[in-house]
Amino acid sequence: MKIEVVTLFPELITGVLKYGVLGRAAERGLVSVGTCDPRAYANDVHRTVDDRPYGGGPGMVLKPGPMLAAIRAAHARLPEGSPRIYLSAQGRRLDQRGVRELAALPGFVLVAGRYEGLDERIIRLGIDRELSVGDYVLSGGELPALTVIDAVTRLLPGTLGDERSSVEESFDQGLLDWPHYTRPEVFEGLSVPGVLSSGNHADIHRWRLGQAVVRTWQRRPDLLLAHGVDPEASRLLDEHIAARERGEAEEG
Ligand code: 4H3
Repeated sequence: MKIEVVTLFPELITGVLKYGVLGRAAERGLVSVGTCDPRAYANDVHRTVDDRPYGGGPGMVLKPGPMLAAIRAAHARLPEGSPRIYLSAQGRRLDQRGVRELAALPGFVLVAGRYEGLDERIIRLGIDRELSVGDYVLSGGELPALTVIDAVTRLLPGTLGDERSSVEESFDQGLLDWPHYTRPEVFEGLSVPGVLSSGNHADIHRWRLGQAVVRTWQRRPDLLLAHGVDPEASRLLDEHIAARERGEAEEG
């Protein structure tokens, strides 16, 4: 997977990529992340990349020339079929399905804006898709770009120590995660649920799936509607609802 990030602050990207799962994936050559600074393509002595907005108002807008040159240079380093993606609140909202689609590509360019954003002609001439990481506004596209890189990289084969860890995650089935526990068995009066120490893997799987589907139903019912529920999870949810109606349900 080859990724290029167009950014005025390349060190924001490279700094984060040294650590943890991302750092290891880069070291092992599973992903390569390059950066391209539009300032390198500015042609005046001040290396100007922004200018005042036509129509007036506060803030500055990124000029077409340097930004487009940087996007084209970054794109030229990537394999055929690598889209140019602009991170913005106007984009399609990213979800785990979108992450899987990106992980199947040979590569992509991520364009991080700053200030009031890009001159619209950069988007017309140099962007294939706009992508949003959520319905809120940030001061730059670098954190969304890193979010995309992190979510995609952990799906690449060989990235996670345990190959199952990304597939087995409940989110992959459209469910929120189940609760996790480690030692000690009792902490400040709170015990680890007994089933997790039972050694019965079928019971453990059922308990986790039940926790995941009940939590999703309680906290994010929209996910259940959008994704559907598999028959086993659906039965576990029905059992929980029936128990609740009998007054037997646990907290949560
Ligand atoms: C992405 C980018 C929110 C998101 C962003 C998101 C700064 C885009 C600048 C940058 C423009 C002005 N905010 N929700 N901000 O994914 O280039 O907004």
